[in-house]
Formats: sequence, C-alpha cells, structure tokens
Amino acid sequence: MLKIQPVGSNTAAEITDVDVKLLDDDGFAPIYDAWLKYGVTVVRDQELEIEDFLHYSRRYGHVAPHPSKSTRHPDFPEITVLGVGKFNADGTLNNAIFKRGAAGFHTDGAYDEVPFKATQLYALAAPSIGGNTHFSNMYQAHDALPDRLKSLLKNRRGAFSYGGRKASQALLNEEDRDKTPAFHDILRVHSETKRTSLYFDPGKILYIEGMEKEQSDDVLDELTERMIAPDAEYCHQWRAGDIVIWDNRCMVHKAAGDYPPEQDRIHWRVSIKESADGNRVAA
Ligand SMILES: O=C(O)CCC(=O)C(=O)O
Ligand SMILES: [Fe+2]
Repeated sequence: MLKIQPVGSNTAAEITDVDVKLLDDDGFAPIYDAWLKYGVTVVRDQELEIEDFLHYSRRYGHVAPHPSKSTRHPDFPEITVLGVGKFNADGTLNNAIFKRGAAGFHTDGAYDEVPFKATQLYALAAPSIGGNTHFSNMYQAHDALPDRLKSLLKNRRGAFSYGGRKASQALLNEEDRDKTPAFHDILRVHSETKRTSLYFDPGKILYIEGMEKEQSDDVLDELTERMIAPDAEYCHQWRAGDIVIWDNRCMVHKAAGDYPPEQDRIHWRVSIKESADGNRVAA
C-alpha cells in the first residue's frame, strides 16, 4: 500500500511501497497531489528502463528536450544524462559537468517563454558520500518578504536568460547562445495551487522590467539575500533507484557539487512543461 510521508520542513514528501511502472491514473492521483502540496517528491526503490521513466514523466506534463544538446542521451533527446563525461581527455575534471547545478539555488528553464513546470531525475548511480541536492520553498520565501518589497514587485516582471548576468553558457552549442530574454512575473501565482511564490533565480535574472538599473540591481541583491526562507529546506541524499521531481514554479534547488569525482553520480533527467491546461495529463 502506497505510503506518503512528509520529510524536511514541509518541502518534500517521500513515497514508498509503489512501483511507478504499474500505476494507473487513480494510483497516480495521490502522488501528483502530494507533489503539488509539498513541491518535491521522492519515490524510492524504482527499477526503470528509459521508456518507463519517460512514460511516468509524461504523467506530469509535456516532456521537452533540454537546450543543452551536448548532454542529451543519443537515442532519447528528451533525456539529459547528468554526471557522464566528467573528465576531459587530459584527465582534468570538466567542471561544467561535475559542478552542474551547483553554482547556487536556481529554478530550471526560466529563460524560456514557457518555463519548466518540473524537473525529474532518476538516479542510476549515487556516491557513497556527498552529492546531495538541496531544495527550498519559494511560497515561504514570498510569504516572508517585507510588505515594502511585495508592493514594489507587484505586477513586475523579471528578464531571464540562460547565462544571466554572468553570461555563462558553457553547456550550450554556439547556435543556442545569446537568445533574447524571457519575461516572467516575480510574484508568481501558481497555475494549479493558486498560491503566490517568489519566482527568482539570481543566476538567470538580468533585470527587473521598468526599473532603473541601480534600483533593479539593489532589488536583485536583496532578493538573493531573502530567497532562502527559514525552515523551508529539504536536502536529498541520493540512493540508486530514487526518482525525485520538483516543481520549478514554487521551489528552487541546487546540487551540492561536493562528492568524490572518482565515484559515479549518474542521473537521467527530464524537463517537463505545462500542458495546455497546466494540469496532469493521462499517460
Ligand atoms: O544534480 C543535481 O543535484 C541537480 C542538478 C540541477 O540543477 C538540475 O538537474 O536541474
Ligand atoms: Fe537545476
């Protein structure tokens, strides 16, 4: 019988006693509801082939290929493979791969006009120490903002690009670099829960629309300070066979980037966009 247990500070739920390959729509419904409620769900002990992972991922929405073409699975463009190709030909560490996602808390896909609804990872190999993924709840970050900032940011949009102010685009092919920014509400109403979160990513945001540069830079600094609310974090320690999915609309995450490089830490990853109605889709 499926078990759903909150873990962390109400920022994640762990799901056990289920085989996601066998789920029908009714069996999936409580998993999806827990995911909407907590923002991150962890399903332990799964044995999946790539087709199973894709099939299960499509229950959450439209699975879209990630713009980083060089790290796509050669036969399945919707799958990004994380943690493979860590070493350069001369034996040095390729930090674009090893430290992927470890530059700081972020939300995936904010550079797209239709940003990622969710990112889902399936662990093929986990290190014996380190290599955790950290999550933090952006509803709580919103709720903890001072009223001054809430009114300043009301109806304001941020301009987001892949490399943000640092313009770091190492994993993109030449033809995919320097796209025009995408604009999104910074105080964002979630299309399904209707709750408001802070939609912010210091590594992708360029400026706040309609503000003088100096004021915009000051607000971005202040939001960077405030985005991690007290008691809003979950830290996931990986085991092979884990599926973890997060809601990019209301959570930020980062890789710790700290495991022994000679050990394997390998995931399949999918990027999931909202389907027309924003809700779950039948697989
Ligand atoms: O490898 C991780 O822990 C997370 C990496 C990341 O940021 C991502 O896959 O979006
Ligand atoms: Fe990420």
